[in-house]
Amino acid sequence: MNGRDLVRSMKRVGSVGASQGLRTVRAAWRRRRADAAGLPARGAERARVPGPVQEVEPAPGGGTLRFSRSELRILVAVNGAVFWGWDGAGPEPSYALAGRCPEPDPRAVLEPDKDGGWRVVAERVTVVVSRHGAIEVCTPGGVMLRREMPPRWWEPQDGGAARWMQRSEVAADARFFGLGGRASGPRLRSGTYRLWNTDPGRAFGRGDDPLYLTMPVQVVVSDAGTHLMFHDTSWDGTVTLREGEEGAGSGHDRAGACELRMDGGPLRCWVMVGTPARVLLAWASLTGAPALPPAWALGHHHARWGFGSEQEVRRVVAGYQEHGLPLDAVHLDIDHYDEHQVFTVDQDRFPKLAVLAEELRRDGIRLVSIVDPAVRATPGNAVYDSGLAADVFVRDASGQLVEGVVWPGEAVFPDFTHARVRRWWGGLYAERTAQGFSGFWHDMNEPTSFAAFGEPTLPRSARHALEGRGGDHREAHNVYGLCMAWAAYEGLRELVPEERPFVFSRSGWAGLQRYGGTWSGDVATGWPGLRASLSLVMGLGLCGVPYSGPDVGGFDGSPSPELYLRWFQLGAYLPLFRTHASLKAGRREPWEFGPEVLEHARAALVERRRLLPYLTTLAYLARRTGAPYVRPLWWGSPEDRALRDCEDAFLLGDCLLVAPVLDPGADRRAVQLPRGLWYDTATGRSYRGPGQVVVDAPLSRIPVFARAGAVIPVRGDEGLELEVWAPARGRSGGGLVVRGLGDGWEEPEVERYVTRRAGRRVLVEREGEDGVYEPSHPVRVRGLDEG
Ligand code: NBV
Repeated sequence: MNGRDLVRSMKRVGSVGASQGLRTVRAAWRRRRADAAGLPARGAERARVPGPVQEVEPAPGGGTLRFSRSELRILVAVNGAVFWGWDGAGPEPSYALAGRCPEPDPRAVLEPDKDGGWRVVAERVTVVVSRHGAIEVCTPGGVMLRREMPPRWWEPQDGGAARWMQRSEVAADARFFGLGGRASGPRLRSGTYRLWNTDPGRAFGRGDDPLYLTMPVQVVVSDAGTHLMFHDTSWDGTVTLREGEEGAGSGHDRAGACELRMDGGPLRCWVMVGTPARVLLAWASLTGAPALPPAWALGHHHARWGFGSEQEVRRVVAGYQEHGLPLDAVHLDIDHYDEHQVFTVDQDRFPKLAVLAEELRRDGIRLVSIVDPAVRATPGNAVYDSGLAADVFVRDASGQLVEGVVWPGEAVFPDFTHARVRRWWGGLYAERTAQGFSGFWHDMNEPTSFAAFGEPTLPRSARHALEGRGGDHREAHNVYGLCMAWAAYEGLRELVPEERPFVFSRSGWAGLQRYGGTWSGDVATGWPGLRASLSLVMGLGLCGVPYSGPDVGGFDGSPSPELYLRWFQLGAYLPLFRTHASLKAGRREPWEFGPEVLEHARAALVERRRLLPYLTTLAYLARRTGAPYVRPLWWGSPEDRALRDCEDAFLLGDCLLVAPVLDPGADRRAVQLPRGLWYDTATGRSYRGPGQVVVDAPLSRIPVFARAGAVIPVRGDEGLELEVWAPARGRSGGGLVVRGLGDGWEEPEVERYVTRRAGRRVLVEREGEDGVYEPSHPVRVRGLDEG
C-alpha cells in the first residue's frame, strides 16, 4: 500500500483525518532522532576469531572448550538436541524455550579427536570441534551434515554489541527450508533472507522478503539426513543461502553454503538430527507443544475488513445459511472499534454486539476479534489511562513514552517483554469475552508503526524490560508478537478457564505455537499470491508452527472466479481455512462468483466438514509430536531428491496428499508421488510411486490422493466413520483416530487401527491393550478393485 492509499483507507475506517500523512513524517523523524541519541555510534571495530584451543573442561552432556579469544560451551540434551554457545553464551534465558533448558544427556562425553580437536558422541549425532573452532555435525555413521567455520566477531572499540558472522557448509545435494514464513519457498533458493519481522506495508508477492514472522530456524534435507538448525538470537540479521551443485561427470561438487550475519546478540544454537519427524519432535520438546485449537477453529472462518455493521454481519451469515454452506466463525476487523480502537466497540454500528454473538453461537458460529497492540494516546481512552497508571508502555532511553502512528493516530505500545505488562494486557480480554468473542486475531504486532520513511516500527533504541534484564528494541523487536500472544493466551486461560484459547498472530518467533497459530498476512490477490500462501504454511509448519492458512482470494484485489475457487479449494485442506479481504478489495462470499463457483465451493466446504475428525486427529498429533498437519512431500522419504524440489503439493497428515491447482486454465496437473501406492480419491484409480503422474483437475475439485492402507476418520451421516483405503496386496496399513476433542481441556480418546488385505477382503481392527477388537465405528473400504 502506498502513502496515498494508506491515508485513503484510513479515512474510510473513519478513525483518522487527513493529517495522518503528516503524522507519519513526524513519526519517522522522531524515530531517527531517538536512535541518534539513544544508540551508541558505530565507531572503529576490532575483528576477532576464537584462535586455537587451549584447555577443555568436561561437564555433563559435553563441556567447555577454551580458545585463546573465546570459549565454547557444548551440551547434548536428553531430547537428543545439541546446544552450543560461544563467548560464554548459555541456553538461558531464551524466549524460544518452552521452559528450562532440558537436562544434559549424561552419556554424551567430550573426548579428544584427531589433530588436536575434540568431539562429543551422542546417540543420534556426533559433534566434532576442530582446534580452531570449526564445528562439524555428523550422523552417528560419521557422515557430515553441516560444517560451521570458526565464527568471526566485530567489536566496537568503544564497547557495545558485537556483530558476528557464521559461515557454514552443507552437502551439495542439500535443500534449505524454513526461516519462518517466507513467500518464495518452501524450498529456499540461493539468496539473502532477512531476520527482522516486517509489515511490508502493502500486499506481498513471491519476491517480498522479509515478512511478518521470521525465525532463525533452518531445516536442511540432504541424502545423508535431515537436520534443524536454530540460531537462538532475536536480533536483526541476514541469512544468505547458496544451494550446492553436484558436479556433472568428472566435475567437482560444490557444497551448499549458509552465511549468517547478525547485528548483535548471543552466538548460540541448537541442532537436531534425524528423520524429519524426529527432528520436529525434538524441536517441539524444546520450544513447546503446539496449542490445540478448539474444535470449531478447524472449521470455516469468514472475515472481512469492513463489515461495517451488525446488519451486514447478519446478512453474510444468512447468505451462508441460505446457500447451505457450513460456517463456523466470523471475524470482525478494526472497523468495529470506536475511534479509540483496541478493546472498544463502535456503538452506532455495533450497538448490540453481545446479542449478535449469542445468536451466532446458537447457530454454531463463533465470533473472532482482531486485536492490535497499539493504544491510542489520548486521555479519556480507558486502555491508555489504565496503561499509564500501570506504567506498561514502551519508553525511550530518556524515560519518555515512545509514540508511533497506527490506525487510531498517535499511539503507544505495551512492553510485552514484562510479566506485569502481560498480565495487564491479558486482563483486557475480559472486555472482549464479555462481548461474546471466542477467538483473537493479533495484527500489526511486528510491531508496526507507520513511517513516511525508514522502518515502519519502533525506534531501535526504545527500551524494553526483557524480563528484568533490560535491553532495547534491537533485541525485543522479533519477540514482540510472541510475547503479545503469550499475554493473550495466559489472560484467556484465566478469563475463560473452561475453553482452550484461540489466538492467531501475524507476527511471532520461535515458540509461537505454544500460544497459537498464525496466518499468511496480506497476500496479494493473484496466482503468484496463491503459491506464496502455500509456501508460508509449509515453511511455518517446519519451524514448529503448524496452525496457519492464507486469506482465501488474496487480501488486496478482486480475484477472478477461477482464482478464487482454486484458492478456496486449497484453503479447505489447510489448518486455518479463512476467507478474508481488505476494505477496498472485492467480496469473498462464495456466492459472489457465480453459480458454478458456488457449487464447487460448497463441495469444498462439505468435504472440509467431512474431514473434521481427521483434522482434529492431526491437531492432536501436532500437539503430541510436533509434526505439522501440512507436510512437504519429502516428509516420509527425505532421500527422494525429486520430492525435495517439489513445491506444489503437500501431505496432509500421513494419509492424504493434496495437489492444489496453482495455475490458471489448468484442468490436469502433474503430481510427484512419494513411494508406495496412492489412490486418486475422486476416481479411485491407483498409482504407484515414486514417480510423476498426470491426473485430471477439473474446476470442480483439486486432486487429492489417499495412501494405500490409510484409515481416515470422517464425519458420516450417522456420526464418525472410518474411510479405509485398501492396502496394496500383501501389505498392511493403519491410522489413528482421536475422538472427543471439543473446545475444552478434556482428554480425548485415541484409537489405533490396523488394516490388512486378505485376498479380496480388507480386514480392519482396533488395537487394544490386550488384543484386537472390532472397529468402534462403521467402516467404508475404498480402492479394493485397484491396488
Ligand atoms: O485491520 C486491517 C488489516 C487486516 O484486515 C489484515 O488482515 C491485516 O493483515 N490489517 C492488516 C491492517 C491494514 C493493512 C493495510
